Amino acid sequence: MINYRQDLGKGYHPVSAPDFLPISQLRDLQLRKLKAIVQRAYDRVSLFRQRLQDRDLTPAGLKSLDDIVKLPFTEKSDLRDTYPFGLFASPMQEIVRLHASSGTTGKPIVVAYTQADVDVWASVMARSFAACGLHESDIIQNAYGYGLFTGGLGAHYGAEALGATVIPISGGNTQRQLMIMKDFGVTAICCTPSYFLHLLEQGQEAGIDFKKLPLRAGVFGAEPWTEGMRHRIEALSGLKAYDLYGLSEIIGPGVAMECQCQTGPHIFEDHFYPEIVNIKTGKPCPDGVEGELVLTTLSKQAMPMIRYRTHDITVLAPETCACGRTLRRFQRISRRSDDMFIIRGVNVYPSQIETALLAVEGTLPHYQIILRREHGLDEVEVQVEVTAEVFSDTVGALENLQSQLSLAIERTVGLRMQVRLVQPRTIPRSEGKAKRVIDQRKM
Ligand code: DLL
Repeated sequence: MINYRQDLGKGYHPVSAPDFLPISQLRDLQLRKLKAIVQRAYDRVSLFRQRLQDRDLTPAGLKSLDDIVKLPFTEKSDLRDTYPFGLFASPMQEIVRLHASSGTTGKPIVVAYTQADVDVWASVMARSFAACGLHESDIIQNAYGYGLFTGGLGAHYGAEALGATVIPISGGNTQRQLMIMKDFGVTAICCTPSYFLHLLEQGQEAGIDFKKLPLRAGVFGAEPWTEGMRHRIEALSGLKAYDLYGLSEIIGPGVAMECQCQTGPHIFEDHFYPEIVNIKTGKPCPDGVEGELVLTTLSKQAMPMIRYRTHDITVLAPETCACGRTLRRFQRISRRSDDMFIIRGVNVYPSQIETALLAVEGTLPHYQIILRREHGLDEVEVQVEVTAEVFSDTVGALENLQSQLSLAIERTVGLRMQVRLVQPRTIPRSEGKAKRVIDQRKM
């Protein structure tokens, strides 16, 4: 494996220097920044100050990084309850940008940035691109949505900070995306993995062979996807698919990013302090044990987030990465604690179904899970697209595939589900985050 620190020509970009800070320096820096940000939140955010006072805590009580567990969690509901600006720690004249995330119910949550925050964001996104081997000569097609969603502008500023050429095409308008990708010699694309699949599919129809294009990297994120999906994407397109993670509350994209080893995203720990906690008890889990990712922003001025519960489930890798980065890594986030649905007493995550489906040949990576209530009983139907050749096969062959899929799901999930094979292009395509589960029980 290449040691990127020594091999300056291959993969190591100067913007990545903080990724390789010696551990002791990194921990010192984190503690210093943690103390400062907790003090800032205490001085400027009344909800946080009140919570500390209720627990007889003061920022001065924070002596080591381990003391972070004494601090209260912040929840998404805190952002909703203080809508729109109640958690801001900077006056409006210092805030240069607002973003918002729509969520599923009611009012959006609003997040704020000072100029310094925007600069940090650009730098972590530049480091994200550099981590997967991109540099000044790359032409990056940014198909994340521009607007209140953080994906578009986050990736845009990062690509510019790297010195790459960015094409701010935003999401949608697939035919134009394909034309530009081909004509402009695009070398990297940013979008959700599900939208990239759509681009691939449309490209194939238009006779574009992605493998013949200069496209070599996909910076994919904003939604859960599995290792099986990565393999499908890479095999179909010839590019390397990298996992980019982030969330609006913490900064947007650029909280963590995979390096060229592709073994899970490295957290930009000089700006975001990670913990893994037990989903039910909130107690810390040691490295290597699965739980909920909790993040503390160490730099954010406009809206510090202390111990923010992401609801994203993962595990921190106990071993260091072959790339030499000292930043900790987590396993790709394939599920959220609130994604889970319970069917006949069994907890099911969409990603388990994705893993099972993609392990079987003849399926296409497009599926949807429909939940229904029939005669008081919950039923699941998994609709999965199959290739045109398979679909025109004999009834016997289709039935065989159907039961193979049903069995694969049963083995992974522990529950038999009805599988329905559908023709290519039946399931709606998304331009942003894919909607995998349609819950008709609530309708
Ligand atoms: O999705 C920010 C982003 C934009 C990340 C572009 C990556 C690329 P939100 O809309 O606030 O922000 O949604 C955040 O999306 O808590 C995860 O559940 C999910 N998510 C984001 N990235 C990944 C990923 C953006 N790589 C929520 N893998 C997060 C799995 C992801 N889930």
